Amino acid sequence: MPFERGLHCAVACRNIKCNSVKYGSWIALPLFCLISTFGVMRNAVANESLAIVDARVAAVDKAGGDLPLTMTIKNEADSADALLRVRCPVANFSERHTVDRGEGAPAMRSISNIPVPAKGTLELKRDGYHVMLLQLRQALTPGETFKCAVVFQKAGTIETEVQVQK
Ligand SMILES: [Cu+2]
Repeated sequence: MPFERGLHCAVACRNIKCNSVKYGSWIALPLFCLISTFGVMRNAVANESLAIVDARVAAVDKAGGDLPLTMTIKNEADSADALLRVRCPVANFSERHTVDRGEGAPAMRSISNIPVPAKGTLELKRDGYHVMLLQLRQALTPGETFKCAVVFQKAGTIETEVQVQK
C-alpha cells in the first residue's frame, strides 16, 4: 500500500509535468512527491512493530447476519496501542466486542476500542475481545479470503487478509 501511494504520486508528477505550462511546477511537484514518498516509507517502517496474523471468520451460508472476526495481534512496540475500527467489504458495519461473565450466561458487549498491550500478543477470540462484523453483505464459503483494514491508534491502518473457515 505505501509503495502504491508512492507510485500514484510519481504518476501524477509525470502527468502534471507533461500538461503544465508553468515552469515552476516542474520542479516543485517532483520535489513534493519525493518528500511525500519518503514520508509514507517512514510510516511503513513504524508499522512494522505491530502485526496481524491468522485473521479468520467462520463460513456462513447467507447474507444479513453478524459474524465474529478473530485474529492475533503482535505488538512489539514499547507502548500500548488500541484497535479503533475495522472495515471489511463483506459487512456493512463492525463493532469491537468484549465478553462479560457475571451471574448468568456470558454476554457480548460493544466497546469503543480494544486495548493492545505493549510488548505483547493479543489473541482476539469469540469468548474474549473480538471484532463483530454486522449485517453481512454476502455468504462466505470455506477457503474464500477477503481483505480488511484494521485501524490502530498508534500503528495506523494495517490491511490484513481474512480466511473463511469451515
Ligand atoms: Cu461479538
